[in-house]
Amino acid sequence: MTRMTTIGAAQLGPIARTEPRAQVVRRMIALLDRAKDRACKLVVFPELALTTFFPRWFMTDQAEVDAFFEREMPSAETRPLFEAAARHGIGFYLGYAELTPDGRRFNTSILVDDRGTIVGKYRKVHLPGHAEHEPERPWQHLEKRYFEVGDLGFPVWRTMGAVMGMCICNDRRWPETFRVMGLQGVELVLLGYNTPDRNTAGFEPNHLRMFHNDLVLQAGAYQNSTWVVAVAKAGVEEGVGMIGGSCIVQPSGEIVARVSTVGDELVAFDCDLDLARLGKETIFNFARHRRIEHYGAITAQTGATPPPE
Ligand code: ING
Repeated sequence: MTRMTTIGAAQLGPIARTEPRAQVVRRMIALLDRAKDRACKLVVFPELALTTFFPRWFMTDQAEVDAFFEREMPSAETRPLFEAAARHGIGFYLGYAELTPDGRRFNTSILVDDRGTIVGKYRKVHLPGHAEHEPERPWQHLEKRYFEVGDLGFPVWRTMGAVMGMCICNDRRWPETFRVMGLQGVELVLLGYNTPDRNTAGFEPNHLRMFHNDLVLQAGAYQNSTWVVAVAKAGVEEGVGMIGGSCIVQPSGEIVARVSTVGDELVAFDCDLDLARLGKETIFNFARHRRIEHYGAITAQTGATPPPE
């Protein structure tokens, strides 16, 4: 008996700076309704899915920054999303900016089960970009300014019939992210992203944005024998182009479903969770093949130390 479950990648197009959360929630509920038609059991929304990607602007007024954060989840604006999902019997991943009661700020995602209960929370560990204003850039990438490094590690949860983990955007570029979850037996990694389609730190051919997106998702899936569902906030948002490419990757590393637009779009795939078993029991049977006595440098040092000239 295979463990089949249909999963939806619910990509969002641009969100304007002034777009009310209630309007974004209505867009997400429309995608949930389509997910219901496709018999989805789980839907993944993007990173920071409730607002525009505000780290693209340098702001000094904390109240202005905090307007992009959620103080409670669900809130009056987001409760309709939870209610619609529970009505459909669909679980979901939601990325948002979290402002905790004790004043800490994280780039956060939650895992909500098919009854509308929050069963897991993750806080982004790998914060890309910079903390100070860099006016020479065409736009900013101030995640190091607006968020603290996540303090929850890379947990996994056994829920809705699978072992699921979460990460966020830049996390996908670091193999440690997938491996820590792989070492907990993850079968399904959910993630959202906001990835500008140009590198503001220096010239890089644009096609590499999609190449690197696929490369890291496929590697993460294959090397840890897990499904990966990766969902973009896409399109030209406040003048900044963001890649789409939302997709579902199977444990073999093959992309099995992909969006065709850079707008609001749902793609769904019938995932056989047991496809993760072959890799875990053979090629990537960690217990049989890993040699941790040789891996010490990975957690003993942060930067690289090349040999002396
Ligand atoms: N965005 C981008 C990402 O990691 C980035 C930032 C793009 C870093 C390309 C390096 C290269 O996809 C977020 N939000 O992390």
